Amino acid sequence: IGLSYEYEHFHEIEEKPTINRDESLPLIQVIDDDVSMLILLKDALEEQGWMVITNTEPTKATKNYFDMHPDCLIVDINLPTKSGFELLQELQSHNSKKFIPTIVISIENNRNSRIKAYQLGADDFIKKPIDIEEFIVRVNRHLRRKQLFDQSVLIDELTQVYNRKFLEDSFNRSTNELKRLNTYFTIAVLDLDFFKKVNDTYGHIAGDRVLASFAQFLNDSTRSSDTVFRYGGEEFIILFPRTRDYEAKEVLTRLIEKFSKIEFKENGQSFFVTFSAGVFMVLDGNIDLKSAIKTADQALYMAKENGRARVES
Ligand code: GH3
Ligand code: MG
Ligand code: MG
Ligand code: MG
Repeated sequence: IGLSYEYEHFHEIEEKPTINRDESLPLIQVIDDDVSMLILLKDALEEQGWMVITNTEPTKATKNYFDMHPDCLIVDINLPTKSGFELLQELQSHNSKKFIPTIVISIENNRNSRIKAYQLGADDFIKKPIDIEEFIVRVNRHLRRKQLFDQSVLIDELTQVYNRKFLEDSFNRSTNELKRLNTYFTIAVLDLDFFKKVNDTYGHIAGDRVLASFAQFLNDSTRSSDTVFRYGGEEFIILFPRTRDYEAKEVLTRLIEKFSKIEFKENGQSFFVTFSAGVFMVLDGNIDLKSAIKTADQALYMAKENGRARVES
């Protein structure tokens, strides 16, 4: 009776795999043809506050995997219609650029299965019967690594601000918001003045240090809703949400003033660095990042022409 109840109960889960995803919670996908095992793991994982999707069947599992982008995949190797190994291979081959920690669970705890699982991209191998406490701890470690990975691919290593990849995402989110809410934002392009000279005079390492300080300075001196990105070598971009161009210009004028007073020291010599900026207010949600940057870049060019250490729109 218990089992048939579980089966009925389980069908509800299986029929509605498209749960409302809360992006702040990790999503874990569990694939196992053993329904009582699925329920056991689902309950244990949900108890941690994580979201769980479950599948008994490989085709549906594959679809859910690509639709939902789970943060961790748990897959049983012994599945009825397709071997878990085949499934693993299929999921990995379509997903070579993404990192989704994959845990294989199996009653076959022999050397060959383990080697094969790891060769096919598994990150962990847990034998059945499963020790739930150990299982949760291991899943937790995988989720942590995934979180660090996801963050690191969006952050520039030298300056520790967001990189160009994240700029794409942020810009698209901003224009989408603009279309929905009839609002506006300002994009600013910043470029250090005579930076070649800094490198030539004090060396590339000193130049790198200036870049890192500059990025941190920008991060620390803007509002938390403003986002700083390293766009290229010594060029940075700031997105100012719900900010008009003249407001962004005021902010940047203050920043230029403040930054110009920061003293850098290298081998007993001290020097100062300035930057210039161009801003462009985005009012049309259909503009793409490239065109927005191009317009802001033209303003930056004016700022350079007009003597540097200034901002233009
Ligand atoms: P301008 O005022 O016209 O911007 O003059 P500039 O010398 O800054 O000219 P430009 O912006 O064209 O040159 C950027 C220089 O920044 C070129 C390159 O040597 C240096 N640079 C780019 N990326 C890095 C980096 O990661 N580290 C260091 N140290 N230097 C970099
Ligand atoms: Mg099985
Ligand atoms: Mg430049
Ligand atoms: Mg420059």
